[in-house]
Amino acid sequence: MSAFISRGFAGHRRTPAEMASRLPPGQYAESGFPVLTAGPTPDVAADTWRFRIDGMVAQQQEWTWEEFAQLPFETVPCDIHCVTKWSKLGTSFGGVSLDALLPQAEPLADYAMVWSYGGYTTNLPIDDLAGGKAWVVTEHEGEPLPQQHGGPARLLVPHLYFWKSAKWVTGLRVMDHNEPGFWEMNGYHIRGDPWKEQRYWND
Ligand SMILES: Nc1nc2c(c(=O)[nH]1)N[C@H]1C(S)=C(S)[C@@H](COP(=O)(O)O)O[C@H]1N2
Ligand SMILES: [Mo]
Repeated sequence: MSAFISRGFAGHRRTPAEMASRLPPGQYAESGFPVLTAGPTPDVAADTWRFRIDGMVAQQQEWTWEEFAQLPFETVPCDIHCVTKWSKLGTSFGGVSLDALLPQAEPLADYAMVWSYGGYTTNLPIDDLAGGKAWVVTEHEGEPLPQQHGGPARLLVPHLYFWKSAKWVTGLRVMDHNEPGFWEMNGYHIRGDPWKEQRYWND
């Protein structure tokens, strides 16, 4: 086996070309993990944390931390892209897929408003939450999710700009229309696909 192949096989080292191909337009690779929070950081204890799915659903659902811990846990290797232009390549989170949560509630409409402790909101079509694209995560790189990054639990939607990944997440309301959340009311794009550079209202 050549050195080139064995290095690729090890899977840990990536060539500059591979990394560059994973950077959406206008982004740069950041090796740290910046903290971006509008307003104060909520203090949410795991034993009072709840996650609820309500609105236009057949069965409203709510999970406690203990109940959540019984659900199938996945490790999610991913790249994340902030609209302020940093991307973090090759990181990972751990948590529960929305595919394990949404079917229990049986959504009856196509949009969702996600909300957080502290009042932050962000909107997504159900299509961007289902199908192995979104998780409620409680770990980052194998450790409990730090509070400043949304611990005890945050949404993770790595295929959209990172403002959609609501920190301190506590619920999701299913709605029959697409309504802007916090940043979407303040100039950010309604969907936020980094590969289409959907940063602001007119993009
Ligand atoms: N509840 C809440 N979630 C939030 C935010 C916030 O201010 N409050 N900021 C968003 C934005 S703009 C970004 S870029 C990411 C930043 O996550 P980080 O601080 O873990 O890097 O969280 C998103 N989720
Ligand atoms: Mo952001």
